[in-house]
Amino acid sequence: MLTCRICGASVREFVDFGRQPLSDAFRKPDDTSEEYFFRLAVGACESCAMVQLVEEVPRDRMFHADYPYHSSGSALMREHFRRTAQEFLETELTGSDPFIVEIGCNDGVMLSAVHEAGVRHLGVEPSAGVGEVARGRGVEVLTEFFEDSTARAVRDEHGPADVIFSANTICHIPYLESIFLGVDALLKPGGVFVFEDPYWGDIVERRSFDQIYDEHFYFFTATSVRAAARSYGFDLVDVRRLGVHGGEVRYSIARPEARTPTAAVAELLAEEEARGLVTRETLDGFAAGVAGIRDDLVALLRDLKAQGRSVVAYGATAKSATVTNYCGIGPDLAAKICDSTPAKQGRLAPGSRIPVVPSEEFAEPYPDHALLFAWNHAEEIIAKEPAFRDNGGRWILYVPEVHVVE
Ligand code: DWN
Ligand code: SAH
Repeated sequence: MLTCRICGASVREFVDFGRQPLSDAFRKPDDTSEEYFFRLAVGACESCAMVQLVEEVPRDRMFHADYPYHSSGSALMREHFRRTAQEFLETELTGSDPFIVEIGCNDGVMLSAVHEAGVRHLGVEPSAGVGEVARGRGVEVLTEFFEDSTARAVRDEHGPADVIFSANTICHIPYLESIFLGVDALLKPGGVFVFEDPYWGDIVERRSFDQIYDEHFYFFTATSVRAAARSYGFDLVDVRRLGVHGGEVRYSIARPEARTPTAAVAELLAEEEARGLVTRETLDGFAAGVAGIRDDLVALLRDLKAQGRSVVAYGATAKSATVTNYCGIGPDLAAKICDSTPAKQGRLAPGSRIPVVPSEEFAEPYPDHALLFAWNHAEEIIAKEPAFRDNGGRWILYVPEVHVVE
């Protein structure tokens, strides 16, 4: 029986993507070592409603010195995190000598603005390479995994925090109890723990199955986050829906005696109940929808190939590992993936072995079609590549259904 990582009750599996590689393990072309695979499948807890992977990948295999994702690679995300920092500076960090800790600060995309404001901060970031980039921007970084023991060490050295923030990281951490124990040790009595992650409600609506890969262990809802927070002695006191990364929710967690939940919490809880986000019908419908997208996408790519049309992909996202390996898309159906991240260029995408090339090579020559793996950055990327369309090129998207942008 599968059991819930949060509450120990039984978990019902509803979608299985089969054997999958690590989504951010871009390989050197001459690397002959055996690639690591695991079974990527998702279930929902029948008691606390937490949606979760059924197999956990050891954390050091995913997050290490060569972790290739740099958060600052998108203008949209740079702006989003600059605003986030500004908001904290104006609301939560106004007392004397305030202190903010970020779990998973990556290249300092958020904390660099806090540093510039001269406010005390610390990023806890296990991936040494991206952490070094953050340090280069003046950000204080501790190269460790955040967990109970790390949080205590941080408190002993720096004192308690007014804010603990985390973006696109808490959903990466199976050991949530240790995170909450750490938050309890580190957070001031009236402080707030704020985190934002892809929202299960948006994943269901957009059928964005590519949000499911090794690093994304949990798929949160207000319902499941509140249940988890309460079981660890906290409460969910605010929620806010965000438009980034295909739809996220920012959750604010505090000690029950410290803050009163806003109306937004009750509203989102009621909406989730009405939508039935974890009912059998919804979950089985999601799985069926995903299989439909796979069939349609493969049929389109095969058809284009038969017509002699050229297809390349754009954005070597972690998400794309699930798309290519679940659908069986290799260099025969998408010749290369164009991406602006130096750490991914010259490498082969995990599993599919599609070569990753600098974005500049998109124009050498422009293909007939471009499969947009970074669909969450569609506006930014399509605006950046006007000549592709002017040359008759067409973008292919696959969520919420396979379509060619005319
Ligand atoms: O949760 C996570 C999110 C925050 O970031 C991590 N587990 C891993 C990563 O996921 P991802 O790789 O799916 O994230 P993105 O932001 O969708 O990746 C975009 C990719 O596209 C990057 O490799 C950069 C590239 N890109 C590009 O080549 N040109 C992006 C933009 C905006 C561009 O103009
Ligand atoms: N916050 C950034 C980075 C997201 S990528 C953004 O929103 O763009 C996820 C990050 O979480 C990686 O940089 C990874 O190294 C980090 N991470 C994974 N487990 C962690 C842990 N236990 N503590 C702190 N960071 C962690």
